Amino acid sequence: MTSSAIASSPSGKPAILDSSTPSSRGNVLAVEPQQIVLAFLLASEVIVFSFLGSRFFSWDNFFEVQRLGVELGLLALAMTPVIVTGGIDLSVGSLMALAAVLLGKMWHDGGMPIWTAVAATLAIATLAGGLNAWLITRLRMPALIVTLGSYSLFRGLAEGMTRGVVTYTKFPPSFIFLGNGHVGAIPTQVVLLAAAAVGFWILLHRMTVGRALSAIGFSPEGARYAGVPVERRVALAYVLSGLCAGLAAVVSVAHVDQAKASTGTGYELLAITAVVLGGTSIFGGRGSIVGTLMGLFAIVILQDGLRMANRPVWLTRHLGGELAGIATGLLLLVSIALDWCPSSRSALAAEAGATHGSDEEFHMKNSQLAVLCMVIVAAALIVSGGNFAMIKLLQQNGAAASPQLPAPAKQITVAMMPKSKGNAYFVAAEKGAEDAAKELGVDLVWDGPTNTDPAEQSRIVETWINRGVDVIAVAVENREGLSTALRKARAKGIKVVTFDADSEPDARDFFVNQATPQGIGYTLMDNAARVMGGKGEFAVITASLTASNMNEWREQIEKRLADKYPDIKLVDTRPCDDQKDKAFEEANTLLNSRPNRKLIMAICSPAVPGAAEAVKQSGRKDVKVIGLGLPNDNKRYIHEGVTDVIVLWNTMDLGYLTVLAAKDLATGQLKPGDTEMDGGRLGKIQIQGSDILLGKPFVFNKDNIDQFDF
Ligand code: RAM
Repeated sequence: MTSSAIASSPSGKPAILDSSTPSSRGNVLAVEPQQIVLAFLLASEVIVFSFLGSRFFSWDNFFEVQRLGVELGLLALAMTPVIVTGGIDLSVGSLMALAAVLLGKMWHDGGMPIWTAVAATLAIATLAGGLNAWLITRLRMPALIVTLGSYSLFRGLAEGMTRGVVTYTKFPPSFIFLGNGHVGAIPTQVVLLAAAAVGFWILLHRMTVGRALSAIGFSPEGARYAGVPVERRVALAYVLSGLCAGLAAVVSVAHVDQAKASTGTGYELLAITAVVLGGTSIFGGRGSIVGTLMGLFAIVILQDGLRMANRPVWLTRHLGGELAGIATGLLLLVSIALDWCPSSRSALAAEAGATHGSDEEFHMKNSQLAVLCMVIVAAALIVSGGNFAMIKLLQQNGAAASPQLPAPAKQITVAMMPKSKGNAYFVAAEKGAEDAAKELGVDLVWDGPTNTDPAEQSRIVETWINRGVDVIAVAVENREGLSTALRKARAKGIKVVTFDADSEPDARDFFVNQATPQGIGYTLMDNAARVMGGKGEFAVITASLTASNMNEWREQIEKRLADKYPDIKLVDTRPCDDQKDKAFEEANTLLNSRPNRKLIMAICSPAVPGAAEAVKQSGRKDVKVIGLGLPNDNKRYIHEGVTDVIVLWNTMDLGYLTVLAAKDLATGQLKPGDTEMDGGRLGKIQIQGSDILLGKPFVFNKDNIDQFDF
């Protein structure tokens, strides 16, 4: 801090601390170069996505974008003063997880009234922020190191308390209103975000505290010299950050009706991105709440717009979620480069009183800005214009090719979501779904979380509701949580089909069931008994203790066990999050903890090769694996004799049949009460109640497995 920056103002206070000085007033409306670029960028996003998605430019989506931004927005708002002081808070996403789990635990396990649990959660989150503050200000440890530590600590505690798999759900409706209700037309949580934005704006731009935070970021020693209570001000920023992370957790739980240790994963980086994108200097000393809000919406509109985009299909189908990440990363790099460039740094120096040479540098900055803005707008117009022209051309060609035919019926859009896009089981289902889409002329949108993430499933469904797709087809990760979003879709006239794993019955029209739970459970148990010679101990590895399909199968496994196999004992059931590496670890623990175990039964597909690898590496010949797995993942282990058999259905057919059912439902060909449907290449398909049955489970063994390729 230069001495001129802390010189006395007419009011007698050091200028930097006096909110009435022109300099500080200027800060309120100061438009940083990044914010001008950002304004153009936001406008361009709106232009492009209005062309790419027919329902993007609508009131419903306007509010939806805001709703989607609330959790991240609360974190970003609180992160702004932290970064202004030259600090960083990497722990906010993990603190969201800890707060969400604590809320669920206190309410569900502790029997606390929900609003008391909310108050206690906010208090604990504030204390957690206080812990960061204490370590940073009292022990004088670097914020990066402290919050990197609490990042692991908070997430670790959340995972420890839930063993990484318990999900709290079915929260009371009065609480759910906070995340799903409306005040007038405005989503409830948006009111909270607006209040927080006003609060932080006043704090940062209208109070002496705000000026003090900037002074600290610019030079802590200088600020101390100017009489700023540096430790107290820095502590305040981290405490508020903790409180906002708690609030974001509460809103998130109310939004998706579930509290889980994975809540808020990656949010800390997105929050930092929003802040830096908005023109707050990553080096401290300068920041703006308006800029943060602009940065926030640049990210959220990008995510929402890519999901709402109708065309090009390849973009939404294959790159929908990932492209948002890539584009956000590019935006961030550009904004940091702007922050780093000499003209921008000299602006900071000019603000601090060093006027020498600033004219020339501002001139340069203006010309750079003008070029950047023009490039952004030109790119937006080219993208949207190109898309518009392409659609027109396609329409004309279509009309020219079949002049005698009546106008084609509106193409049906089926939006289909796996539990996770990375799971080979769903990769195979997508292939089948694409076959059906081609055969039927259906527009298929395929999107979902990269790894299982129930909250992300809810968010995607909400975007699809706004996009106005005809049918939503989902493999449900968390039954209760997703049912809330699916009911909303039905209320808006969208047809809903579930496949692989069902929602609550009133949240969908039909469930495409791969096989009956009894068929799956009994086949698995009978094979286990055969491999074990009718006696001994075995363990089950499942995806999660809340996965509805696997819970039904487990019930049937246990029923068959109780009815038929008195000498066999199920000694353990372990969750693996539907991930191979976790299944590998669980299998290792099972092998070491109970040497008498004869068999591991893995009932989610990635767990079968995971468990087989653990058994193989252990060298144990007395333990065998069976489970629900894909032939291609397990051929090797079956031939090596580690895995005895696998049980499954044709997952490609499951995807195929789901799109068929979705289309028939949309056209009215499939109605409640039907007992069979035409399954295309699969022949006649039976319907029991609202369950469309794919068939019976199939047993793959060393003699037949090589005939299959999926
Ligand atoms: C998992 C999936 C799915 C289940 C299969 C067997 O990969 O989560 O729900 O049906 O395994």
